[in-house]
Amino acid sequence: MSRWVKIAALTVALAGAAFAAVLFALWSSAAESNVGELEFANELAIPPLAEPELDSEGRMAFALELQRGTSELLPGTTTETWGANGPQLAPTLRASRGDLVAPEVTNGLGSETTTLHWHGMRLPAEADGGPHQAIAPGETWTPQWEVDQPAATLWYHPHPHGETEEHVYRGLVGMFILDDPESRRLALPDDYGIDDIPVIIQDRKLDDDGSLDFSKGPISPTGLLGDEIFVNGTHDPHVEVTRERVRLRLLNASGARFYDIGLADGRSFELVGTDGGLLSSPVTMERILLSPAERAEIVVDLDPGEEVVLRSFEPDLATNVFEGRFAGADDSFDLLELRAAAELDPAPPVPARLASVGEPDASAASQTRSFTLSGQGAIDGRSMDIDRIDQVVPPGATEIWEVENGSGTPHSFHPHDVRFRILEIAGGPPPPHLDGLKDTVFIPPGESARLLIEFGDQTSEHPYMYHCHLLQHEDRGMMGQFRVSPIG
Ligand SMILES: [Cu+2]
Repeated sequence: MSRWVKIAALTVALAGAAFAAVLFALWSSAAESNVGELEFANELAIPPLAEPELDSEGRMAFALELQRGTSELLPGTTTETWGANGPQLAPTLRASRGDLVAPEVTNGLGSETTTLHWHGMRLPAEADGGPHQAIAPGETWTPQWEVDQPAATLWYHPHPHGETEEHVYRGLVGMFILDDPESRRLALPDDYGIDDIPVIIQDRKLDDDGSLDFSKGPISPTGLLGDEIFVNGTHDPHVEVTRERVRLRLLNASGARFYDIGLADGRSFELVGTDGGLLSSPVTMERILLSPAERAEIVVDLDPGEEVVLRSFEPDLATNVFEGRFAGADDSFDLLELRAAAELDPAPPVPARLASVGEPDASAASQTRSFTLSGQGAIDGRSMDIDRIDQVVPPGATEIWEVENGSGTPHSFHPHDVRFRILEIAGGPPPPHLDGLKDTVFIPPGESARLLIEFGDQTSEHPYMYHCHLLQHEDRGMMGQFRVSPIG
C-alpha cells in the first residue's frame, strides 16, 4: 500500500469516527423527561364551552374568530400564540346527534391563510375544512352540516396545505364533543369541567424569552418534538377533583409526539371511549398509547385527599433504538396532577355496557384498496398533489382499506369523514382498546392495518383527505385525496 493510500484510509477512518461521535452525542442528548421536576403549581385551564346562537332555521351558529395573541406559557415570559376567541386554543364546541351546526369561522390571523378542519366529523366535503377550504385573511367561512354520528370526543384544527404542523403548534386547537340520546342515558361523569375534563396535550420548545422555537434537530424523523408539556395550554398543571370518579377526555394535539398515558402510581383506569365514540363496554387498562390526533376517554377512581399524577411513559414506537430516540420513544413526561378533595361526592360505577358498537362485518365490504406509507412524505410512492384525485369511492360504500407502513418510521393513518373498525393490526385482531370506532390508527414500522370503513353517501366535486397524522409527514406529502362520487 502506498503512503498516500494509507493516509487516505486513515482520513476516512477518522472522519467516520468523528461522524459516529457526533451521532452518538446527538443521540445521547435527545432523550427528554420532566418526571420529578414539576410542582403542579398551576390550575388547569378549562377551555370555555362555546355558546352558539340559534339562527332562524334552528342552526347552531358557533362564532369562531381566529386570532393572534400572547400567552404566558412559562412564568415571566411572553409567547406569541394563535387561538380562536382568545390568545391560544379554541372553545370547546358541543352538539348532539341531529343538530344542525353552522360555525362562522373568521380568519383574523393577519397575513396568514389557514383552514379549520373538523377532525372525525361526518360532513359534506365542502364543509370538511381541509386544504381546499382555505380561509383568506379577513374572510369568514360558514360551513354547515347535520351531526349524524355517535357521541364522541372530536376536535378541530387548521389543515392548510404544507403548513399544518406550524399552525397546530401555534395553538389553534379545540375540542368538539358530540352527544347522543344513548350516551346521555349512561351514568358516566358528564359535568364539563367538573368531573368531565378535557385534557388537550401539546409539547413545545420555547426559547428563554418564551418565543416558540420551530427548529428541528438534524435528525427529526417524525417532526418537531418539544421538551415542555402543556395541557389545555397550562404548563405544570393540576386539577381539583370533587367526585369519586373523573372522566378525562385525552386528546393528543401534538404534531409528532406519542404519549403512553397512565397513572404514575400504576393504578388502572377504565377506557370508555376512543376516537369515534364510546366502546361497547369499558376496558380496564394501565396505559394507553396515543399517536398524534388520537383520543381516549378514560375514567379514573380517586380516594378523598389523594394526589395522583397522570404521566406519559416511554412509548413503544416499534422502531430501532437509534430512530426511536429521535422519535421520542425514550421520553417520559408528567402531564397533570389530579388532586382529590378531602371529601368526594359519590359517583356511580362505570356502566358495564356503554354503546351498541357491534361486531364489524367484513363481508359488507364491496372492495379492498391497498396503500403503502413510504418514506416520510408519500403514499404509494406519490406525494400529495392537490390537483390529483387518488381514489373515487361510491356513495355509501363499505370498503376494506389495507394500509402498510413500508418504512422504518412510525406513521399513522387518518381518513377524513369516516370512522372505521380495525379488522387486523400488526398481524392480529385488534386488542380490546382498538376494537371500537376509530378515525386515526398508529401503524408501527413494517406493519399493516386492515380497516373496515363505511363511507358517507353525500357526493361532491370536492375531495376528502387521507393521510398520516404525524404533521411533518402530512405536510411533506404523505396524503392523498378521495372523492365520494358514483363511478363511471
Ligand atoms: Cu407519518
